[in-house]
Amino acid sequence: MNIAANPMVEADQTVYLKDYQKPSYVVDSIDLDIQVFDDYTHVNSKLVMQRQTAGDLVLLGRDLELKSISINGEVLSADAYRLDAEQLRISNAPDQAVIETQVVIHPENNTQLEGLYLAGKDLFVTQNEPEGFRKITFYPDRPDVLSVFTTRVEADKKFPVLLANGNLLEKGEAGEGRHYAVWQDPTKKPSYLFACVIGDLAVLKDHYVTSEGRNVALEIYAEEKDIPKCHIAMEALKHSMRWDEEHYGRPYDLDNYMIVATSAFNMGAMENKGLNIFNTSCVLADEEYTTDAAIMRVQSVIAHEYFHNWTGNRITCRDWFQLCLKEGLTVFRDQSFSEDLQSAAVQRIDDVAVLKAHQFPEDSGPLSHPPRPDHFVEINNFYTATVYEKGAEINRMMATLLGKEKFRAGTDEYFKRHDGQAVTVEDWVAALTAGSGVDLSSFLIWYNQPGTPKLEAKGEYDAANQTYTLSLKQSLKAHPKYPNLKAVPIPVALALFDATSGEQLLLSSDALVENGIKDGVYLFDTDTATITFSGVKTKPVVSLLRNFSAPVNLEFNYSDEELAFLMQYEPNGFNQWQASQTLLERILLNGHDADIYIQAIQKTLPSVVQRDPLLASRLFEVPTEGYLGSRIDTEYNPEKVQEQREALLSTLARELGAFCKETYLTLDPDLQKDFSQAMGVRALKNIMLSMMARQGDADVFDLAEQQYQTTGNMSERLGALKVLVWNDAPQAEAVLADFYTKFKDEALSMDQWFMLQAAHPKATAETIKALTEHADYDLKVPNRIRAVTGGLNANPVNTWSFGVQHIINLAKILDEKNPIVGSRLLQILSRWYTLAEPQRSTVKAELEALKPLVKSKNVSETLNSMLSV
Ligand code: B3K
Ligand code: ZN
Repeated sequence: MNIAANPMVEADQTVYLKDYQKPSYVVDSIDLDIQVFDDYTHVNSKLVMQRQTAGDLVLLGRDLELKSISINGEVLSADAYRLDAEQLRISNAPDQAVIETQVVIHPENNTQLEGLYLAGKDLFVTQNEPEGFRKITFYPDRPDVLSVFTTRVEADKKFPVLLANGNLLEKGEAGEGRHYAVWQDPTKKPSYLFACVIGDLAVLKDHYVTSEGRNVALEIYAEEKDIPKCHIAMEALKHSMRWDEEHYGRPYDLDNYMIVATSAFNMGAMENKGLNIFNTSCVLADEEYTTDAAIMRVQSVIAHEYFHNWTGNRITCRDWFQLCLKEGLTVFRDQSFSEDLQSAAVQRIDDVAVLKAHQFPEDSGPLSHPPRPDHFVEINNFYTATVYEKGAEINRMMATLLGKEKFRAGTDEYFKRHDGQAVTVEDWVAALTAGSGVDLSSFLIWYNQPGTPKLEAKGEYDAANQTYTLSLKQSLKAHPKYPNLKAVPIPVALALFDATSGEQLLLSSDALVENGIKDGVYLFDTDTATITFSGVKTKPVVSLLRNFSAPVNLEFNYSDEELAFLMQYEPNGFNQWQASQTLLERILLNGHDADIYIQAIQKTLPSVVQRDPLLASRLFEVPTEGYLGSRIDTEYNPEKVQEQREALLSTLARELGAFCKETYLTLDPDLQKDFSQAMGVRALKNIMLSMMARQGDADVFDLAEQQYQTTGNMSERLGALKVLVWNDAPQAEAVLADFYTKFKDEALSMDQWFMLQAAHPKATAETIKALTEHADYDLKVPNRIRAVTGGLNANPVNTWSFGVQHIINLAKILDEKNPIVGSRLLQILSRWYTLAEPQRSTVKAELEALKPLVKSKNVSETLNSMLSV
């Protein structure tokens, strides 16, 4: 049956937060026996269950061939239970029930990469969050059922590595060329954190001694040739372990911590207890093969998964509506960790750029939902920027408001109260409140309603009375499903500057106290408010929302000159960048003159290049076409945005040409004192090189070729390759071929090769076709699919023309093969309704035509929401 075509069926599949009920049985322990064969896998399980409330005993299971089931030693006949495609239900089961089942599954045919699956010739891995475990065995597969797992894994000896969570209890021969290992995880955990790995992998070993003196064996498993690329991840892991002890008082709790790398993975990584499974893209890091950005990402994802050990694993979610409890908090923690690794301002800039480019558009369109949604059809569709990134911002706001010490007191209280439990967002906010002594309950509003608040601010200077008055107003766009939108608490970090000297004004503490400003932060939690600063001798420049203190759309009546002033004088690097972005947006979308910006960047850039080259690279970045498009809600014309942006870039190249060349020729990444500085220099040099190419610099292709040939660093190599290929330089074909020859066995480098060509400004439908027909394109490897769609989507003119068909085709194929990825890719088209006609109707018709073909809940829920505008 086609669920998308039948709204009643879909309505039946909707799960509501308000319907949450405790499970009728708990599981004290589970013994699993997983025997892998080439063509099938046997899974035997024994669950020791106890009733806790009235109701049937329900075990969830999907795509399982049930061979036998017994309760307390008695085999059940088929009429003793009800079995459908999703669950096995036993009425009148005893209060103490030992359930034993035997099932057969087929990981070798599992293309969905969920449950247990073959992830390459010599590797079986699991992915169980959120609901994959039910594809391994019958189980109450929900996060509030916590149990002790003992796992026996058995396979042919061609798979020497047999891993599961916890401690290795025994291993040995199983006859007929097979062997086994038994693992036990002493900590109770939900089934989504179960993992096992069966394969032929090499290992990098190290160890770490915790603050409590526990000696933890650390192991990263990967293909033999990739082991040298695991050192950065290993260092990041040790660093994360220390960081969590120092910043949150959280030591690690098992004697081993294992990470396994695989290229067949739907997302970045997974925090399974003591046995993380990682996409190779988030664990392999090496300057020769992966970019600086990828190296930073590896460090942050390693930290993210490690931090989940406390925020997610030791304290987990009661139900999947609470996903942002663990994700929002863990993202906030990994962002804070990364701020210690590089220029903190740049980390904040990059995090906010992601928020604004992905979460803000998501929240203003048909896929908008609260960070804690109150209903879903397919939970996999809710691993979104809103849950992760907006969730992180809510935690950041509370942390900003509390300050370091009180926030720590709040998190200590959370760990003390809830260790070993499955809890809710309310529990988290209540613990923070109790620990800090500050009532944070109004922040629950942020979790419960959708949309990006608009913060309108007006500043007025009264010269006669020497006062400066700031009026604030907040509002939210009406949402059909959430009629009672309330004002949210918005921490507004602010500062006033002397417009002549650029110095920050020191305001009297009385004035600050009167206005309720503490540590430079005003908590704005009503619909409107007014703040008056007295003793302000000349008209000041105000900097608002410093360091992006709240995830809101700020509208302030800045003049272009004031923005230029902030670019130059605001000591907060984030706000310098924000000022330049706002000014650029005005030039690109509202037709403002570029001169003020050019003068400001000429004044600002030279000193920043010396002090913080990474920040300089961000300050010199022009918003992407995709981001600009997301700022347009009606009559969006991608060609027009592209033309405007191209024109501005040409002007900048012309006006700043000499500076660009000089900077390119004088900066040397090898002379920098640390990775962050060197990364900044490389980023800047690449920008300068592309500016020189735009200006038609006669030497540029030679310089690019030289950079390409002489470097051993992937960021430098790709920067040069991009300039040559995107400008159709005479050397373009040769360097592309050379890159292929050098890196054809390095999947992550080859992803970059695919992406760079898909993002060619003059790429056509034929370019994409050729790439997807290339021998190295593989629909079974999500990274490769994403490399091409990601490159394509870097150019919205292409996305919205021939790209639409490419993406819809992929959604069609993946709907069956890998619906999680299919649904995610389709979301690229979610802003179709903003397009100008006739494009809008064309894309809509193509999406409508997909509707009757879709089978998975994942793709149909996304498509239905997309079409509901
Ligand atoms: N918790 C996993 C995400 C699982 C996604 C399932 N579709 C990774 C993370 O956020 O750390
Ligand atoms: Zn996470």
